[in-house]
Formats: sequence, C-alpha cells, structure tokens
Amino acid sequence: MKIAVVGATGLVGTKMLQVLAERNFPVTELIPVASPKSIGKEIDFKGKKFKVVSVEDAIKQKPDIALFSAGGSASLEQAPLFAQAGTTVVDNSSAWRMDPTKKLVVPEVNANVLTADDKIIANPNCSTIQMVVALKPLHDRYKIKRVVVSTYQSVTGTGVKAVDQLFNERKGIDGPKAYPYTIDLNVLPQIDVFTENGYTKEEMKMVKETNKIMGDDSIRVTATTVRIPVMGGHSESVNIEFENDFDLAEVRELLSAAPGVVVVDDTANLKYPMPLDAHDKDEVFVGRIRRDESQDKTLNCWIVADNLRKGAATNAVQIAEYLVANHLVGQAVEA
Ligand code: 11C
Repeated sequence: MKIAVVGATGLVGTKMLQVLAERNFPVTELIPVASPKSIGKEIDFKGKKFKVVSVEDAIKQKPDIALFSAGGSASLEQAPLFAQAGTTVVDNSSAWRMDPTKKLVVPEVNANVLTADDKIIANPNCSTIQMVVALKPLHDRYKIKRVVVSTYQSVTGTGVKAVDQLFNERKGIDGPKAYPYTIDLNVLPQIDVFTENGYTKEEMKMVKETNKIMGDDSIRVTATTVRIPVMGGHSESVNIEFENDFDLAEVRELLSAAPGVVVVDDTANLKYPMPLDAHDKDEVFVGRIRRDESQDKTLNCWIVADNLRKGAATNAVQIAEYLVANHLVGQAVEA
C-alpha cells in the first residue's frame, strides 16, 4: 500500500507513523506530507528516511490511503482532492464527521458500514472513541437509554502548544498560552469553544458522534468536558442508564470479552485505570464498575485511554487495516 500521512510532523501525525510501523502495516511506499515550512524535512520510518512533500506532490503520486491529521480547514480543502485521485482518506479532523454522506468509524463498533465507495472516512473525536468502545457491548446486551459523562482530558488533546504551556508553567517560564488560564495545578471546565446552548463543541461532539457511531439516535447523551494538567490519556466518569436490568458480573464479562477493552477493576487491591498506565497503549481501560444505587438499571464506570493512540492515530490505522483486510482499497477495488 502506498500511504500518505498528511500532517506528518504534528503530534497525531507522528503517532500515526509510529503506529503504522509498530503494527507492521503493509506500507510499500510512505509519503509524508506537511505544511510548506516542513517540506524537504526528513522523517524516519522503520529506519529509513523519507522527505516531506507538498499536498500537490502527494496527490500526483496517487496514494492508496491518506491518513489526515492536518486540521479541519486543510481537510475540507484537500481530502476531496485526494479522493478525486482515487485515494481513500481517513480524516482525524471534525470536518466530515457529521456529514451524512460520510461514515464515522470506530472499528470495534461499526467497521461493517464501510464500503469501497467510501473515499473520505471520518475518525471520531478522542473522548467519543474511548467511550463508545466500552458502550457498544453493553448497548448490544442491555440497550442504553441515557449516558451522563464527565471527562478529565489530557493537554495532549490540544497539541504541542498546550504541552509546552503546562511544562513552562511548572518550571515558572513565561511562554505562549494554548488556554485562556493557567493549566498547571488547575482544572478548566472548557474544551473547545462554547456554543449557543451553553455546551462546548467538545461536549456536543460527544453527544452527536456517539449517536452516529452507535447507529442509534435514541441514546441520549449529556457531557461535561474538562481539561486537567495531565499527559498520557483522557479519563471519563460515565453513568449509563439501560432499558433492561443487568448483572454486574455479566457486565464485567461482556467488557472483558469486548474487542479493544481491558477491564482493570480490583478495588480491593487499589487497581483501576489511570492515564499514566494507559499512556502509549492502544486499548481502552475500564474500571470502577458499579451500580448507581440512586437509580435502577444504571451503571457507573471509569474509562481511560491514550487519546493520541486509540483516540486518534490507532483508530485511524485500524480503519486502514480494515479497508486493506476487506479489499476496500487498492488494486482489488480498481480491478
Ligand atoms: C481535546 N478532543 O482533547 C480534543 C482533541 O475533534 O478531533 C481532538 C479534537 C477533535 O482537546
């Protein structure tokens, strides 16, 4: 497979390259793409050097798949150009997610919706991805009515500038700010901008994307998304009300057997998921599994995942792996 990585020098793009290499994705040719200031730079991939090229040069090379992490406006402009050249784009921005003609995919949940005609495929928001991976097996068994989620999100979700802000503040160095307030030793109940209904864009992503990925608009979701001074991953406190009653032991079994989920739930030995442990892992970790004693048929749990991996790069690469395994890209499709 000829693979382009668009936004190859960013936090997620770099992670995409790492995940492609680690998972031995069948890359026959790698085309790193970045903004004009990075063109000509060299990228290391599996011990070989590759020169960063422009979007135009990459399109001319007609890659089979382009993994995009270049931001929404670049994606709106450039993804269709790749698609017209026959490339299948997996896009990590929010640009195409709610477009009814585009699929929004978490492989463990809904990879089956993909066809060879899908030329631009959307990768969901990180906080949504980790939640739906855990919700899916429970929805299939008990049918979810309502989800109340509060998040505790890593600064890596914002990008390099936010990571620098945290560490500069920690060292007492003045520098550029990614957030309107100090992040070190603080908690910001705002992720992305506020919308007219008083929720932030991040909160509304969790609502709308969950319905689309789960293929069920009857699931009601309400979210409060919060930035904390943490690296390594996003954490979520999730309260789930079901249509049907559940057995706690069975919930643990269902989650343990679910693809991409690892249950870490042994409170007697103080074992529960934490971002430090989830860092650089591809799985979604679930713990603190317990009944909500204030309401029937309702469960509380705690979900943690590395937002740059399962929340972004790994999910995109898994979509690409599904496309390859099911002959939905490349020569088999053209023939
Ligand atoms: C954050 N979830 O943690 C965001 C980052 O729509 O892909 C990812 C934004 C997105 O700040």
